[in-house]
Amino acid sequence: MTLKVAQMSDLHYSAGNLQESDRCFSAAVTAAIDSNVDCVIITGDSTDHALDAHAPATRALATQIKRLSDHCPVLMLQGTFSHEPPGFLRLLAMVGGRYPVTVADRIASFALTDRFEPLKEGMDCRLVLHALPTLNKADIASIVEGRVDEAAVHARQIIAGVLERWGPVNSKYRQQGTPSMVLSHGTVLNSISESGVPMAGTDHELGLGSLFAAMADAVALGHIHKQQSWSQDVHGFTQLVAYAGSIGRFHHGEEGDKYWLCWSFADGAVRLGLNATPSRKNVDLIYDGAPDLEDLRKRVSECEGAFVRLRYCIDEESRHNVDRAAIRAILESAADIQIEGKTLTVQRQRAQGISTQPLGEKLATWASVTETPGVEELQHRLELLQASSVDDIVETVLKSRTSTQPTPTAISA
Ligand SMILES: [Mn+2]
Repeated sequence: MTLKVAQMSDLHYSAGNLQESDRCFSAAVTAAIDSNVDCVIITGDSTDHALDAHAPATRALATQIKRLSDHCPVLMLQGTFSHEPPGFLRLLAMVGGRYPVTVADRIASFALTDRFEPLKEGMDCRLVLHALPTLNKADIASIVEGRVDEAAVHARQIIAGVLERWGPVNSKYRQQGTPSMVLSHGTVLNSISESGVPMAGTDHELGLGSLFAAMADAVALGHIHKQQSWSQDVHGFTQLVAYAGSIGRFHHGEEGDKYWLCWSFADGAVRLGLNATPSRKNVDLIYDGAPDLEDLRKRVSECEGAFVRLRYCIDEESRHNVDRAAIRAILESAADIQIEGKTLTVQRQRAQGISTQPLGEKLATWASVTETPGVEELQHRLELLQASSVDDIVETVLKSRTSTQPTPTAISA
């Protein structure tokens, strides 16, 4: 029989995200219930920051958790502390419905029965889960008696050690036909962020090698907002590691669709199903110079209902040419318009007023700013270019070469 586990992650409920979080999460909750999943795991960052108990976002989140827990057991993993303050999940767990909401805020192992229970030796269950929530680096520093700045290194060692110890447990359950999962919230080295940036660096706590070493069928991750996955077949079965990605699109520049994941376990094999959420549409418009209103009018249908970010880069003197009100009027069917203008003030301050001068004076201003010598000769040549045709200039120069007049010397800038 197939066991289905829904994974949702990085919900980031807050006043500002409420529409996006709730549209996407409630759609995912409905779809997961319709798919008749056996349990749900939420891999961290259910909130964007500390929320008041009476905030509309707290109520909206609690409402959806209640819907899920009326359908099946729910396990919530502690996310990043700055997003999801310690203790918040314990409060949220109180909304549990027909099934309990279990919180994983410590390193711990669970067994799925008709609920998530602490795993005990020899326990019979449908699925084994090991939770590796966000670790408090101050705790780690105190354990290892090291300094806080060494905690990142120790965290990586501790995590690798913990994952390795889960290996024999998972292998034993695998022999009995029981699948296993690891849940974590953190950064996998060289994973890709939602804006397409590889997460390189030494302070990332998770390595694919140590995740696979846990010998679990599946590793369900939260923290990185872009959905991505990896697989390995070296132990005679397929192991999958995946980030669900954030439930919605919370920032401009986020690429690709947003999903909730459906993990299926049957006959010793794992499969991963991606289910897109109704995340908002983003459109990025970039203009080099003043925004082109004609072009904007052509793109109105593309921007309808979308979150539009319009960026332009303009000289200080032309700044008044940007009509923000006109832009907003043209894009009135967009869900939101964010106008980001960059004014090139640095160059202008160094050559203030240059655009209002005649060309010869501009040249002099430029020469003085850039400390270019021989400006009078350059101005003379500029006058020649402005007054005469190229042929006439060449003729004059050639004539002067044959005469006794000294020729203009080359200017070395
Ligand atoms: Mn997050």
